[in-house]
Amino acid sequence: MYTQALDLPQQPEAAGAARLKVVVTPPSEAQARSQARFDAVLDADGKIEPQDWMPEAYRKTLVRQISQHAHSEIVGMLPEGNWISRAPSLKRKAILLAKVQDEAGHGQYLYSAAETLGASREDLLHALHTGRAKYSSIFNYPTLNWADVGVIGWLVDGAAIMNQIPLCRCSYGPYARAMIRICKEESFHQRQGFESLMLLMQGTPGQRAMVQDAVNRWWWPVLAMFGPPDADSPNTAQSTRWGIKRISNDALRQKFVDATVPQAKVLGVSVPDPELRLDEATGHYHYGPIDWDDFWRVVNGQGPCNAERLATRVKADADGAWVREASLAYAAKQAARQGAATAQEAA
Ligand code: FAQ
Repeated sequence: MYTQALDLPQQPEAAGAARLKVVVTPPSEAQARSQARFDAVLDADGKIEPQDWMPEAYRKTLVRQISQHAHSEIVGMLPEGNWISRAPSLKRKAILLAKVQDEAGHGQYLYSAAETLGASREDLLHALHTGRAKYSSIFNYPTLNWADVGVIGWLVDGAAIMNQIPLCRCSYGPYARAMIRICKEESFHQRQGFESLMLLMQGTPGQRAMVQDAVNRWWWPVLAMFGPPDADSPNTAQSTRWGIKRISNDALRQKFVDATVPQAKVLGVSVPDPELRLDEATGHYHYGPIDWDDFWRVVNGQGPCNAERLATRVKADADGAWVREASLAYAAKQAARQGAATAQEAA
């Protein structure tokens, strides 16, 4: 699949096949100079811009990550979108509408950033709709009660911020700049989630139980959201060298646990991990093992809501086809009119 098109492993030699010598074409002088310039920008912690020369593998890695991120934003609208028509008050409905619209906006910025790398938005969406592209595992879990919406804000957006703040310093300019605005909005998302849970926790025993149930279901998938353990993360080393990734999956996960456990205490909910304890020596919380088999099942399409999420996206794309056609027809008409006017002026 296209997301795995990088770092292809060496093909194993067929039994008995003659050993073939690998012939590596030496880089031209111009290429070597471009590479040296690129390396110098990274070493100086500078920014690579769309017009700059960049290695093909750097470009592909960015398209992979930015498009997966964009897909996550628009698929991420669906679990909470389910609750817009069932929000318990006008205020909560207005907040939720604004949040879900923000996620659509994040998708737009990110697809635009991917386009600056020469990727076509249509191709990226096609890869999503045909199940070839990855998006965050977390959005394949169901939202069963109203507290799930608060918990998504608190925990999922909280995890997203933890992962995305370092991306504001990513070496690729358009991605870094998009992330600055996205992080500001994610911060509002996290706060509205926490505030909504605070209110529920001051309510009836039934409301408090609803919050605890939601925390119990989301805690572990949220920890897995940061990606596989560093030892099993094939992309980390190269992405770190390229200044795309600043903090590893495990380090971010730890930062998230350390920041979130005290918040759970303020809320009055327990974290569903019998092994959770503060390690006085390190100052970090120790947490129990994550079910990585479950994570990979979900990433590979077998999560509770994968099929439903994809079907909803495909339907939305088909239902919106007429809008895209109308916009293109309008743009063509405007361009033709503009062309005719320019020709008349010139005559
Ligand atoms: N789900 O070697 P690594 C949000 C894949 S936005 C699915 O560690 P990398 C906002 C990974 O792609 C949430 N797949 O890879 C919101 C790779 O596959 P590939 C999304 C995952 O790239 C809130 C393979 O595993 N955020 O929540 C996951 O160095 C509420 C090996 O992994 C971003 O996308 C996963 N959780 O690190 C919206 C942030 N984790 O491509 C609505 C930008 C890993 O080799 C409501 N992305 N994989 O086939 C990143 O920071 C990185 O791409 C990581 C993965 C950290 C996600």
